[in-house]
Amino acid sequence: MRTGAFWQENVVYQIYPRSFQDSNGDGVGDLRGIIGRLDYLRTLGVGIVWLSPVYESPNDDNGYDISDYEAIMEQFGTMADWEELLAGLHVRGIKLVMDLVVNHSSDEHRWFGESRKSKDNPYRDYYIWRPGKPDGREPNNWTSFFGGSAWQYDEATDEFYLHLFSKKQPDLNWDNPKLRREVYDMMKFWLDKGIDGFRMDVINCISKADGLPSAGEDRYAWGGDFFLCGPRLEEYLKEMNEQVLSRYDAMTVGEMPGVTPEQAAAYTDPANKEVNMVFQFETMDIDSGEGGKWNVKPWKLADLKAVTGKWQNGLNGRGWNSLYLNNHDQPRMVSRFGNDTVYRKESAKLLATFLHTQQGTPYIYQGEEIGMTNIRLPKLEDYRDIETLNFYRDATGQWGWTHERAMEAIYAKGRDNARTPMQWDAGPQAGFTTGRPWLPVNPNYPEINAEEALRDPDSIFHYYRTLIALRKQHPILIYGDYRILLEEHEQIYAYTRSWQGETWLVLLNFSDGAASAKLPPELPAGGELEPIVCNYPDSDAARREDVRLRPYEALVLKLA
Ligand code: TEU
Repeated sequence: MRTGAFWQENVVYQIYPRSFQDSNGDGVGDLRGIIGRLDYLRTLGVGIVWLSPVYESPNDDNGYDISDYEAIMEQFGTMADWEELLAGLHVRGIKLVMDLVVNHSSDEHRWFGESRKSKDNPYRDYYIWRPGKPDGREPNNWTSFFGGSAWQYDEATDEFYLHLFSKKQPDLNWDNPKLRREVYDMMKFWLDKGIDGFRMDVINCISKADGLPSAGEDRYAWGGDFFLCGPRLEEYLKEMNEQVLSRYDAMTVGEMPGVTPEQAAAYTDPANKEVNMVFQFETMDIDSGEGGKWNVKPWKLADLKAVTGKWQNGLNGRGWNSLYLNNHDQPRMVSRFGNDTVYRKESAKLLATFLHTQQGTPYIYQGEEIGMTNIRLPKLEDYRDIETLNFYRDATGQWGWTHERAMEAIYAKGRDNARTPMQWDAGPQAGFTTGRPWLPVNPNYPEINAEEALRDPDSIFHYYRTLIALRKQHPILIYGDYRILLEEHEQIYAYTRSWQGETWLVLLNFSDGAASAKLPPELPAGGELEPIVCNYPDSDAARREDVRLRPYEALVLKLA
């Protein structure tokens, strides 16, 4: 649905502050480090920055466990630094979207400190407490996203509290209007400071099914049916919109594990006044076998075409898509969906072309624009991510996996793949820090770094600049209808975008071999195919009778 809003007509750049740029040599990225890199973002051409959490946190989950929603974590800097960052972005015409993490807080938040004191404490019902079963078992059999039970026993009041993530991330009780009021007041605190919106962390988990029923009879089981897109989710989103967001020119993107296109069409329909767009996970699941992401399976182009088509067609004219293959929770896309060896540059540009020629808002995750890759850290002890460490414990423990099998899964899907420090130059620690980085820098930084990318006119970085500029110049890329071609082709992903009588053709060879095809007859007849952009220096313009693409060749053509 075209609204002409800034969040439709700009590209978003996600900064994971811990790994972006350190300014004081403590090995952890910080706000002043980001301030020093604002011209890099302006050069890239992005219009919005999504800043992952910078609030006070014990960092059990790297800031997604917040102990004070209205204070800046000391290691990241001060509120004055944050104000300077906001001003620095705005003066460059870049908007700032903050992370809203309100499905849960940290267990070190003062609310939780009060809540756990007694059953009649005024803050008790800010969280979800239940007595255990008579046999001492947890109130239900749900597992956490991070493994193990989703319940933690607290001796002081002889009850369990719910935590869908780590036990240091107790779930907030959204059924409590007082809690909701606290959240809305906090949102206004940041909006009144001048931010331009929120990315809403697992926002579709905030409404749990009445009675918190167990999932089947097993001792532990995934309870997603009882807390993903729950019964009062839309009620709460509408209330949040009415109470807060509708009073500001603010963008919202809701992270929604398990959301379907049908649900997302409703949540992002402007008439429903809920959220502007969502992050869906179906694309992220095409290389997950039975039992979830750690059971890695080779992904198929047919599945990518099917999922992308579901979302492009499912939201067209109704809602709005977020377009991403990378973020701080996902492995690096050039390693996962491209080719991070022989064809790293070509495949990184191909994936960028795929993301920036669909209908929706493209999201660039820090380092994606220079083709940063996954990493194989030498030892398990080198890993930091709680999800990874819990997985290794469960896999090599109760699941009986070998160390090698567990490590291969971590190399493929671990979140630390995305969290190695941003590679700025070929100097010590890739210019990220003068100290010891909190997570090792990828050893390929001498070849893969921003300084080299800025210097090389044929770099992935400059290709992203071209794509971002193209979207600004041509609304067909933002709003045009998507229509797949050559659906059965096993190497080529082809689709058209049509808008106000114009048609563009996107041809993507997702393979490391040459690929050819005949353009289907349903293409508009006549006229030449005018090359718009290609990831090879010499775009060998396709001819109607046959298309020949080089390995990982991306070609966008205008049907004149
Ligand atoms: O992620 C929610 C979420 O679904 C993740 O658990 C993700 O699916 C998984 O890690 C993929 O491997 C959000 C944040 O993006 C994540 O960083 C936090 O750990 C999580 O919520 C809890 O706040």
